[in-house]
Amino acid sequence: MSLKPQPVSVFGVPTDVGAGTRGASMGPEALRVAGLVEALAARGIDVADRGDVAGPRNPWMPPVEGYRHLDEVVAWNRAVMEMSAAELAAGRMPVMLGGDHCLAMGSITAVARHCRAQGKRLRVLWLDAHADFNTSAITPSGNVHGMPVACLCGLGPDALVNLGGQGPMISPADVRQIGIRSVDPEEKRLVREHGLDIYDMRYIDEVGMKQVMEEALAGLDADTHLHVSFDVDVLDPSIAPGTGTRVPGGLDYREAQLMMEMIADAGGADSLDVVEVNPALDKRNRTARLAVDLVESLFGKSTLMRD
Ligand code: 4U7
Ligand code: MN
Ligand code: MN
Ligand code: MN
Repeated sequence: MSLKPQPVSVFGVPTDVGAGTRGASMGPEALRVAGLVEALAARGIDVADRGDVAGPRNPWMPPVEGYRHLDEVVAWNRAVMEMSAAELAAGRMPVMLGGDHCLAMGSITAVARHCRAQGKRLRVLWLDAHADFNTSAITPSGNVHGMPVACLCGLGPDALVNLGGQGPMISPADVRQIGIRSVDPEEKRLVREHGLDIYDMRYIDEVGMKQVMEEALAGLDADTHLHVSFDVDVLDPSIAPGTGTRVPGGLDYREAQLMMEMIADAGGADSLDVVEVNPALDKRNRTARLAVDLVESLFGKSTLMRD
């Protein structure tokens, strides 16, 4: 968290190599068309669009030894890590527009290294329908976008675990997952074994988003770097149909707004991923437009009469 507004660098990562449905590669452009950069500029933020990073095409092959497209996933994540690291080193907040969620390995690896170098604590808010804690041994799909949290915590192939030097990059204790409602049977066992802090939909229903966010944001201080990884499938498919792995029973509009507003009130994020927007499955760019609306709230725009 930071008390003063930071300059922001937006960059796109147009790939779906980690997913099982094609189309998230069009996410960056959909988010730009929905006005993400202009919306931040309109809030008085110093924002630069760095364009898209480059990487290999999607060969669209079946999984090999439990991973689909591992080499391509590594190449894209290296590019994300380098871009994120350069922006952090320049004192700018990286905003990564995916692309599928495997790319959070690159962004969070860069953030974790930055925190180590600066002696800062790290808190990751993982906003998602899924825990993304699969490994090659237990994945039902082989899709690496279902594995980034596990890889970051040291459970994964060397090429990803040690992407930015000796891993693991983070500890499960650094992570708070919000909105979870689809965890595979073996993944559930692994999540419990590693003690991931999960605020699932049942808990959100029971105690409400306000208490959930108070708990998820507890303990942050000026020396904590807050990374928000926003998988748009955390939202209910009725309001966010444009994503590849839709799960019913997600966050409604008001819950999602409150979640973002409370992050802003806590000092805001220091780095951000917006991932899994799939325009091929969307209606009139609705999901990207909603994502932009929520990102504005994350940057301090209030839906109430407070700003
Ligand atoms: B996302 C899944 F089996 N768990 O591993 C898998 F249900 O980044 C889905 O959260 C993963 O969108 C979803 O393939 C990855 C599946
Ligand atoms: Mn995800
Ligand atoms: Mn998801
Ligand atoms: Mn998904």
